[in-house]
Amino acid sequence: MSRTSVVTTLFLSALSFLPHTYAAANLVGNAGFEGAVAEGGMAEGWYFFKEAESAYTATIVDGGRKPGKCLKISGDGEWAGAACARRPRDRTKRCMGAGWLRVKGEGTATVKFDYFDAEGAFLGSTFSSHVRDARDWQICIVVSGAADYPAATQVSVAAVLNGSGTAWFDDFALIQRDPLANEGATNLLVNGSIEAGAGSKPAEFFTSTNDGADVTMAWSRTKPHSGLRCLHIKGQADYAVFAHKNVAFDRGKTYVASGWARIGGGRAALKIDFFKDGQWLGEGDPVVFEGEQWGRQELTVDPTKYPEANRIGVGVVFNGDGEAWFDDLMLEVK
Ligand SMILES: [Ca+2]
Repeated sequence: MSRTSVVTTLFLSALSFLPHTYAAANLVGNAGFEGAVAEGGMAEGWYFFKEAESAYTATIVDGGRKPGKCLKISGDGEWAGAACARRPRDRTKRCMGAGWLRVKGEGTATVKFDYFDAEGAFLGSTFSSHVRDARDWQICIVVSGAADYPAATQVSVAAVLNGSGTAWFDDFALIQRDPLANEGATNLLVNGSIEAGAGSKPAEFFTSTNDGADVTMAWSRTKPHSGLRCLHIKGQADYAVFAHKNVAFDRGKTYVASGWARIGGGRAALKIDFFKDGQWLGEGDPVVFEGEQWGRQELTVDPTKYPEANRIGVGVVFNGDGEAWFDDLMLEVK
């Protein structure tokens, strides 16, 4: 069995514990950089790009995530990267791109999607988390939502180095599979499905706790509500918060937040935070999750709570001793 097919099999078996069986082939060719190297030194099937005038190089080197080769991008400038061949975008399906990376120096490394229209024109990109100073290989995942570049008919996944340094990349995947789920066009939260991120951290979320809290808050692959991953809080805390980046708030509209959780001790709730420009004003009344099985809660945002608010954030909060899992957070205008 070739290394490429081993990688593909690992991705398929990673999906096989899901309640539904997805036929999900890896659409990236030469995904582990074990194939031929083209003239100029780039892996066959991959395209090297960089900021004009910058001093970056991209080479295929020994020292992959598993014994074998990987992609190395190194140099000084604003950005450089390498993209796989474009693939047709099936807009009825959830689209996930993944790669493994490590990085050193001042710069950050990430994985992105590039979008193209039917004529092949470049429309833009969406990014996963930007990873800095990672000595060990870690996975980096980007998800394409229904609202991202609706005119796109083709997509490619790319390795990116921003700024100065050296990054290594290996074992890419581009998978389109059912269902579209919470990357739906109406969800104002980017990565509400918790599928995108890097290492142990979901993208677009940040954490806060009381002083003295003894908790871990991380991405989890343990029985997610949807897809492959969810949020997990475990330990003891007066409060531990996983909050999504705040979004613009129009007081004339009705916003409904919702989410799923399962509880193994302690108390877990869904809440709204109110902001005026960059400043936190306070929080609304939370709604508490119940039960060891996945259960949904929702709350309607009260616009009279903080009349000067122009941004709101959705978060989940854990209090007490135990653990809780969260998934599929949504914020919609009704
Ligand atoms: Ca999920």
